[in-house]
Amino acid sequence: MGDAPFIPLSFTRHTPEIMLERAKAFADTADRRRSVRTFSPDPIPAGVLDECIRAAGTAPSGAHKQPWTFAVITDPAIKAKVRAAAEEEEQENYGGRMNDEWLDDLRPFGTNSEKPFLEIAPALIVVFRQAYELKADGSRGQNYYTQESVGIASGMLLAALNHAGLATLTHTPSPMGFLGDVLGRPKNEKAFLLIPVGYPSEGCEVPALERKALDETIVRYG
Ligand code: IYR
Repeated sequence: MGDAPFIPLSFTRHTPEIMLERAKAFADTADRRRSVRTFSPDPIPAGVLDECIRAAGTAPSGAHKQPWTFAVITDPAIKAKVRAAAEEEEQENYGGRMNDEWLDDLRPFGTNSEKPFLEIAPALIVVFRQAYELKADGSRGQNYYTQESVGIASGMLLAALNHAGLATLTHTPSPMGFLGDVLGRPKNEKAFLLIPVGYPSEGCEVPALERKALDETIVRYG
């Protein structure tokens, strides 16, 4: 065993019936999640985002370094700055940085360089990845598997927000360096995802997409 103090694990073992019921209920809730690009400006009830971020922060991470920071933006002036900077990058992306195959692949989603949702959604969560630890004296400590750790935390955040009854978009207006600048984040924090959060707009429509069948997703050995 390691040299951290160990404590008894708190773990509930369910019956097989309850396990299947819980697994199905979670999958059904997850299956109702859709990326939304038109939001209502209605505010999010107090405390909900904090609880969802608390869930995200339970993700496993390399050497338990918890290499993430979640910036929650509700200030309209900051949202406007984020939108302006994101649209500048996206104009470059749609105007030539993305090749023809990429633009073709995006056509079903009807996206373009205009991102009004960045101002309309009541909150933006920016997930930052701490590529290394910046100590109080300015020295660096190592973090490990930060892409994996922050990817897992982000997935858990999206699941928690969906479970709480909120809609999200997983947005990557690349390169996302402007987010650290606008938000004044330290150099060790790299923007990983920009997640507008809120309720869908009245009459919100989403593309009629199919999910892969389970048989296309699983290869079974045994
Ligand atoms: N970042 C751009 C383009 C974009 C790229 C992919 I891959 C998407 O799945 C969706 C959009 C944008 O947000 O418009």
